Amino acid sequence: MDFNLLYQKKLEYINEGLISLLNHRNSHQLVLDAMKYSIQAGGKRLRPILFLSAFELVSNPNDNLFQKEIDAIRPMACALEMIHTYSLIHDDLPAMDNDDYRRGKPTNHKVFGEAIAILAGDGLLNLAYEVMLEYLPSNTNKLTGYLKAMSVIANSAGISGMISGQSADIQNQDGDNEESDLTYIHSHKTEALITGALKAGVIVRTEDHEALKAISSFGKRLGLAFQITDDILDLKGNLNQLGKSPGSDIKKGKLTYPAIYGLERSKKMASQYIDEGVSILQSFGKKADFLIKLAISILNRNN
Ligand code: GRG
Repeated sequence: MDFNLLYQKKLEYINEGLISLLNHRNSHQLVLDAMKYSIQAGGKRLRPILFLSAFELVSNPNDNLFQKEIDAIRPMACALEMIHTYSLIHDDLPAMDNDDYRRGKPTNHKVFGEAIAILAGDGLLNLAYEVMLEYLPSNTNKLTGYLKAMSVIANSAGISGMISGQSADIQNQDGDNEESDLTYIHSHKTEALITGALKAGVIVRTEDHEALKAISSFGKRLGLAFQITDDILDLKGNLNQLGKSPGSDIKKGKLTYPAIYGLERSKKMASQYIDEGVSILQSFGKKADFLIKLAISILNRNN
């Protein structure tokens, strides 16, 4: 199947999962509406798709039970999207980036006010762990892998990963542009959850060290290339395509790749990371086709 069609199919599968997980919650309507607003505003669903694709890499898609296995881990894929969406809601708050648009719509706090936006983020972060725990595998052989995957996700989203990246980003605004700070910020803020999603997709199925090593190295490169293209889009993109206001990094004095290395060198770095990532995946043979195409598509993304 054509890559774009396959990506769209996976995205719709995640969206269905998210809608059903958010429905029928016994919650206060206002905070639930705010959570649904940001989840349903769009988004590429990159992290859940990476998670499922990494799982496919170490599975046998021709097995009769394969779809059932995918269905069993869909809540974990959706949990990754909930964590990511919470981080965007909080990142957009006046106390952080103070942004007006996200995913082509007014940001959560613009619609619901700051207090409810904070709670909507908290609600999504908590719901991520609720749904993962609600769908624990009943087969005890699968339990260890599932819990290890949860641990990888918690680690990459928490103070060993994304939260520390955000903290460093805030500390560095309008500061001296140090290359080492840039590396720290982006490897934690963006790359950690991307690599976490990929690693979780592998470890939920197998503890194979080689596979885990390969997917981690791939994730590192994909995550950094993704961040470089994000920085470039912030310079060159427009609100319609991006779904958020461009130019905000410069306004806020943020450390970005183009600010440190210049545009051309940044583009080269992104493409080198993707080349390296693609060659790491070759060891998985044909099963890596989708992830390889996804990695290459990152270089040409416009949102
Ligand atoms: C608030 C703890 C906390 C963390 C926030 C995610 C994040 C950390 C900040 C967002 C700011 C930003 C532009 C980060 C760079 C890369 C990034 C994560 C972009 C947004 O992710 P996409 O492009 O968004 O996958 P969609 O909307 O497609 O899901």
